[in-house]
Amino acid sequence: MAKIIIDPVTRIEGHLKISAVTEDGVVKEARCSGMMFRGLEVILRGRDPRDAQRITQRICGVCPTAHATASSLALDDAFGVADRIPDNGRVIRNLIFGSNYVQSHILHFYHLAALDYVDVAAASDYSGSDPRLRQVAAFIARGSLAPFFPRYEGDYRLPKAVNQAAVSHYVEALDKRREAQEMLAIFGGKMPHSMGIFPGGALEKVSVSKIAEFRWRLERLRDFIDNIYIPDVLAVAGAYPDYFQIGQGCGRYLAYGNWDLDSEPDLTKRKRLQPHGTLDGATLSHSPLEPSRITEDVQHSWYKSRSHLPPSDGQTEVDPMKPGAYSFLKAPRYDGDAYEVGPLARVLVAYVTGDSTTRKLVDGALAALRAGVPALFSVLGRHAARALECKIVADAMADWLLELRPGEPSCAVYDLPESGSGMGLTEGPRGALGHWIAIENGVISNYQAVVPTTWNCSPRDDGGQPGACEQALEGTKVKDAENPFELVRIVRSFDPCIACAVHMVTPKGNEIGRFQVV
Ligand code: NFE
Ligand code: MG
Repeated sequence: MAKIIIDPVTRIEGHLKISAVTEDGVVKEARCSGMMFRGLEVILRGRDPRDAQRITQRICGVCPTAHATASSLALDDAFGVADRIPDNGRVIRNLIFGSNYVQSHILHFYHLAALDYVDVAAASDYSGSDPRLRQVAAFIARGSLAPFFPRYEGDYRLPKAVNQAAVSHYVEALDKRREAQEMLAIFGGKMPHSMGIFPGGALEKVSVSKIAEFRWRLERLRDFIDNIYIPDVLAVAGAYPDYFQIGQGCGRYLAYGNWDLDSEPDLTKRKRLQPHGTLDGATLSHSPLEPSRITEDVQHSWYKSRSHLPPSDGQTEVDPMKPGAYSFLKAPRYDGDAYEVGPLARVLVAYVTGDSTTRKLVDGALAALRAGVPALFSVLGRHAARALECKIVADAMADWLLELRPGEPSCAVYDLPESGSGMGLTEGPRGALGHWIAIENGVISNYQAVVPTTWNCSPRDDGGQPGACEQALEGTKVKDAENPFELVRIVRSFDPCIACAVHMVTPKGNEIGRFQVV
């Protein structure tokens, strides 16, 4: 028996610790620990409900738009305005959020995950004419090697020319992300923490010049996704085909659905580009989402509040010395089971429910890789799904843009209620995201968020069932315990954001200053 501890896992967002007990080099038991505590939800108590759109965005600088959307959907519901969102408002929400998705997926592949497969050292002796590679070679020559080194060594397989092209794309992707953020700001005002998505619709007016500004940037991004991002993911997949067999996980997938196409008030009936539901990977059987089946366990989390509560009644009381606990993440469960969320879950649910665009793209990618659907349940399946989804969303944005109507309203007018409750279900780039709000006496009485990485990187639940990422790590063969590249490749394929995942409530008179996590 040996123990591998990776703390923190770098090139993700937030502070994640991985512990893996191995026997003969195979992971027998894995634990994911969120090692950071935050206190976002409690700040909302007693406030004007409209503050939720602003404050919940501070859960994360990477996906604030996801939280703006989830909180606005919850507030639409609580304010009774969900069926009156003007088309302009609905479309602007999709465009702002879509810009964030595209940026986030490019960020994940190039700047967070690619260096697990792409050898940046291939650029060190570059003397050709690509200005980006010359920049990287000059950077390496200065001898200050972060963020590229240190790294786990021993498994860089791409030919030198492919490595060099990917390093050039790494630099180009920085520009593309900037352009995506600029695109977001056209209707969102700024990034991060945009003001554009708001209960009732969106706050920006539509104009022809804004549509043109958006379109120009979107076309450049679509070109990058089609001709650089997807081919690079396929190139990595071609060189590391064993990663179609590694990191499967719990084999159950959950999606809430995203991209509103109408203003049906019940989110489970609302028409959306990406459908909701659960999927059993073994049988490919799909079931529609029933939000009442969502609960959060805390037996192995540093909380002393009640376990197995639905989010609408969720509580969070911190207990950092709790015996048997090992994470600040709760353990969300659906029907008591662990589920994986994220691009793979969304793409699989769309695929099995017959979405023709998704089917065509997925079947095309699988044919190019000479792989079948089961190969998707893997490290490379997650990367491929993310890249294909990036294209699906970017292409849809080009159509949505043409639905905007200059001169027509973007936001409904409404009165604030004295009391009420609301649920906002959407999809962050990293997976299913829900916000639940209760309002009493005109102010927020309770607010709960259940976040994508809380699903994926959860600790064990009350029944001892590991979370999705823990299950993906267990059973993995580690070739070299000093360089456990298999494990970080699995973790990064989920694109974790622990900042989001540990958004939890701080109890009144909070104890953060006294925490000593051991
Ligand atoms: Ni902090 Fe987020 C997304 C949300 S993730 S990045 O996507 O919600 O756990
Ligand atoms: Mg929560």
